[in-house]
Amino acid sequence: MSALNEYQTCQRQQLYVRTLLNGDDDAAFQIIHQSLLARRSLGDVYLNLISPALVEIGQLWCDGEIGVGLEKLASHLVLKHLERLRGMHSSERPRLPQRILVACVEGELHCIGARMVADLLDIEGWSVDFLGADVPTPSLIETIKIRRPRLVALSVRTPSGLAHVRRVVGELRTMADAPKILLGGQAMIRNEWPSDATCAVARNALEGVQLAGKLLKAGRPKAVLKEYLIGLGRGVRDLRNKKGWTQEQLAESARLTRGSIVAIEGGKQNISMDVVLRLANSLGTSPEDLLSSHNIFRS
Ligand code: B12
Repeated sequence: MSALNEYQTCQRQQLYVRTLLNGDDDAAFQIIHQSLLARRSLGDVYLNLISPALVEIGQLWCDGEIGVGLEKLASHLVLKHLERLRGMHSSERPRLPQRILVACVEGELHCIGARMVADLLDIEGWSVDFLGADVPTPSLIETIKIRRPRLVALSVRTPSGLAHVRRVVGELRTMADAPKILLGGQAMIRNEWPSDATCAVARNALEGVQLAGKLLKAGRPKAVLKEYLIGLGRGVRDLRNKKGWTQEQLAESARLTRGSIVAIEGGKQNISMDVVLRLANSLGTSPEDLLSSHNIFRS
């Protein structure tokens, strides 16, 4: 970065801190907007504008210059800005089927870093479940078992969260078809946590997105037609039963024959995308959900 750029970045940060502490939502968002207009990427804005501004606010709190109230006001406005940025950048393109679950461990109220990671992953096209701050360990494990993400990303800002992360990771490793694990947040960075092909520690949100891609690519099973047809059949049958429909009723709604429904539910018929869409529309779901890895890889 040139000296001029560095100076401008520093000025923007100062201004962002000031507008946040003044509770001036629109003026603060304008600073982010200007950075984007100056061709800064969203990741760059997260890492080099918003994050250092929050560190400075933490320092002001530490020095007794502001109280927790202003710290909360600033973090609330930042979360609002992230939401606006997510709306501006999220696209309608189809989601990648592998789900990623992002959460802060039990007791961890600092959720802005986790929100940034979740948003960057969402913008990359992953299917993301974001659970937010302070997720009690038993509920986290239960949710992972229900949602079956292929990757669990945990945020640990304060050292007291380390015991919780150890417990969650220990439990995940006992699961059949265990998800990959991505860890981040200052407490993780300072801790010498061993990384391997199933678990990695990211120093920042952008590195987290890269590592998520690597972890998921390595573990990605080869798509097999037979498995997809069986999975699709299960999904169709389950949703039909939930609706209380007979096979005839579904056939009528999707403009198919009852024989086709029997074959599809049995995983015996290779069907066109047109039929997938008709089934999804009739069953009130999306084609992505019908073909999701949850249906395909569940036991
Ligand atoms: C905002 C804030 C709060 C807010 C949080 C609001 C919210 N919704 O998040 C509130 C007011 C609730 C709060 C509360 C507290 N806070 Co506080 N807080 C902060 C502050 C100012 C900013 C934190 C922040 O959002 N940073 C910006 C984010 C983007 O950075 P980040 O978390 O590091 O995340 C980056 C990476 O680590 C990474 N990342 C993060 N998670 C993950 C996860 C994955 C999977 C990946 C891949 C990457 C990743 O991505 C991000 C971008 O690169 C910091 C100051 C600081 N120096 O950080 C203090 C700070 C963290 N708080 C601190 C303290 C002491 C507290 C309190 C105990 C007391 C208090 N101030 O009220 C409580 C208790 C909280 C608890 N039990 O968790 C201390 C922590 C000291 C320590 N031991 O670590 C700090 C450092 C302040 C200080 N200077 O002393 N806080």
